[in-house]
Amino acid sequence: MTQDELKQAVAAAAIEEVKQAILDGEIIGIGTGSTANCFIDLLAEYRDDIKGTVASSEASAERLKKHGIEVYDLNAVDSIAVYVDGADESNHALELIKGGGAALTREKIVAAVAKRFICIADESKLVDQLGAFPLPIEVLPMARSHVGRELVKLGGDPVYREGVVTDNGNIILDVYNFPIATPRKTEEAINNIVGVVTNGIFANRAADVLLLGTQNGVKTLT
Ligand code: ABF
Repeated sequence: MTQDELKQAVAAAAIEEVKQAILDGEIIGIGTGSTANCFIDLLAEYRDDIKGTVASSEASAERLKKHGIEVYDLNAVDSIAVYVDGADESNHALELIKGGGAALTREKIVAAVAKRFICIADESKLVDQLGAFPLPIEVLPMARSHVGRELVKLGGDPVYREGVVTDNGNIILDVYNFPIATPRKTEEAINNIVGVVTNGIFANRAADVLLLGTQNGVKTLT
């Protein structure tokens, strides 16, 4: 199977996981990225059944709307039953690195609200230790140099992601050479740097389920 076929397979498995919530009239949280896009496209089949969604990016919102699926502002909904999104890396505790697509802040907010977070990924994303993928940090533009210096003090090598402005009007620093041995602590330490909006470690709110596309079928990790 190609990587795209693995993404299709996990997206289809995620549809099975959310079917009941759709039929129960629940709101579904929708992630960002190519794996999430596969999920969105399969969700189109349920456009007449689904009450609505909350999207973690403008790009996903637009894709959902093109399929005729209702997209609500997060402040207009009371709860989100389940959130389905991809990741850049997951360890075996289902702690994640996210934000390669620059949507990490809205992703973290939707994940925080959702009762259940289902991560969908192909097997290349599963790692023993987070940090081979450069860690994305969303930063207020005026704090870019300050945050960069503080990240160097933490041992990383931050690089400004040229030409990228997030949906929230901020910039992204990607931290290279930064193995993450204690994800929760590192997540908190980076959150404490003034000027950081969000960092891409999802450890304090990890995924509840990882649907992993492998050559031997979709594996469910919890
Ligand atoms: C989002 O999309 C991210 O947080 C992550 O950066 C990315 C994964 O993209 P893909 O599914 O295209 O690999 O979920």
